[in-house]
Amino acid sequence: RLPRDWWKSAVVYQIYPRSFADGDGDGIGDLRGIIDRLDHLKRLGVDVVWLSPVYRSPMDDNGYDISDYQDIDPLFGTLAEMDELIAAAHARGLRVVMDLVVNHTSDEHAWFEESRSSRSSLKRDWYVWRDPRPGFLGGTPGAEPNNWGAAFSGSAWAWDEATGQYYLHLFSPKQPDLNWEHPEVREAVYAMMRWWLARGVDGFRMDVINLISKDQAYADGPVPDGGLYGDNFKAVACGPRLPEFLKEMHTEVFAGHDRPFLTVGEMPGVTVELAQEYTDAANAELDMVFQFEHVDLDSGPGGKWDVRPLHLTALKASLGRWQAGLAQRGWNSLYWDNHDQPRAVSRFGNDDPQHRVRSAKALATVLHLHRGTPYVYQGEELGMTNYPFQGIEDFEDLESVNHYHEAVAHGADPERVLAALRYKGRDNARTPMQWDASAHAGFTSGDPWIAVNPNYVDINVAAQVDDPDSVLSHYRSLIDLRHDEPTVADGDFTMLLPDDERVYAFTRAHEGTELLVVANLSDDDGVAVPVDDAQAWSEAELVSTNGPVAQGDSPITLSAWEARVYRRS
Ligand code: TEU
Repeated sequence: RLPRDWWKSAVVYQIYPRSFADGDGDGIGDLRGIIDRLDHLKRLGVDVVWLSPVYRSPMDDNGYDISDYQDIDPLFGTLAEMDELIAAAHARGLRVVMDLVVNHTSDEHAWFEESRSSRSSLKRDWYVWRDPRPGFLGGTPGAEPNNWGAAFSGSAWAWDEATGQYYLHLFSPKQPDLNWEHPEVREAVYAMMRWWLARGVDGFRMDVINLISKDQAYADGPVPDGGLYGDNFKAVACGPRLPEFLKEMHTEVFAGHDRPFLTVGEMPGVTVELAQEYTDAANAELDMVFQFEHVDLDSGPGGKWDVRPLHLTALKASLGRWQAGLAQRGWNSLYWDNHDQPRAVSRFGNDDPQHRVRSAKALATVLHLHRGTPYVYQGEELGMTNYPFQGIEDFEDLESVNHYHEAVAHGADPERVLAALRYKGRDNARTPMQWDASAHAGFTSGDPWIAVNPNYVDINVAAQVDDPDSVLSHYRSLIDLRHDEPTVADGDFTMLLPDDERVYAFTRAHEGTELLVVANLSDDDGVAVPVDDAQAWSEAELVSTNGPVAQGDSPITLSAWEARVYRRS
């Protein structure tokens, strides 16, 4: 029987179903495509598959707007195929984690349709309805209940003419926020979760779960310099009842089962102190959270699109603080990218052909040797890169498209807006998975819904699967290392050389075994790694390398984007 914290030695693979593999030739990835490709995951050696949403949805936000939690969208397949997928995954020893999007539903969900049908609807309070600001005529500028902006541009309030009130949507107007203060909402969500667990699902990745307990005052937020709307972050993130709701969910859904589950809460803006509470096993809330600090380091005060250079020292300080903060209580999840972030190698590495392979491998080494559960986002294991977007017409994502129009309408330079979108736009992560060098990268026999990255001819699974020096093979060996070497899963973490601008170095220690991880995250060759005890370390066993190594070189010297893991006991 697996221990309760089995996920400490596990690796999770994230699938964005729309872009993974298309089984029926309509140009959109689907469940059949995933079933057909499960052996890729088996070969890679991951333990868990997390599926981004496949529920019935109008697809305003590619499935993060759900209109029926207990059905599969016809674009992706059927419930019978979902059962088949779960069985096929389990047959290969893979667990299946679904995305749980319960901060909001689609505006086309039956709950919302009933809620908006009249002010006296029995489900009226399942969502957040408010009157216009006193003295204002509803639906006119400034009449919104408060000044909050939505994540996908515009106000966070949408006017409902028929019932004369506004509803809250922290994301798009097609994603109305559920009112978690209402016990019936919580019970309905828990019942739905139990239904999926009974179908064989092994856990949930919980979308923006730290936004479900809002400050009930719904007061105006501070407007940042040059901003259009008030910031709602303090009023909605990590709110007062969040621990209570998470504990209740745990009791109502997961407690008392004899099966090994995994729960991970997506929590933009969470602090390490709060993450400690949410992930402390003694609190019975969540197994781990996704924090955002390291993916916000290249943002300025103007937010996500205010792009700033990324400094390695800041990255190490941030990830190092999370390692230290969750050392005794709680647990980290580890990720470089996902479906909302640019490609890891294009952001933290160097996607120039000269450095791409080595930098992708070095980044993987660093991440997978941290203490925590690593997440691999589809294509990351190939070193897939950002897409060469040109104009705004190349973008599909509502976040990018809305932001462009809003910013340009308010006087921003279109070229500058586009430069930020090219670097950070979510579509970078959403171009199709690159399977082979055939048409459309083997993703579909039809017309892909979004363009395939032209570099698929060189960067694809078929080209890497039998190449021992490929990015893919390197991921495979790092995943094996986590399974085989207890120090990777359980060891203490100590950051070294915090002020070094080029080298990421740390040790892991567990029951008399020590690992030293050194990585040169720069384009420079001949970079010395001035760790204590370099002579002894350079003679230790090398358990992972990225590049040819002259054993016993002291001081340890690394070429561009070279990474090594030494082991001694
Ligand atoms: O993302 C929430 C989130 O905080 C951001 O990553 C957000 O998507 C955006 O990039 C802010 O700039 C989750 C999902 O991962 C995302 O795909 C959804 O669009 C969003 O929630 C709404 O469900």
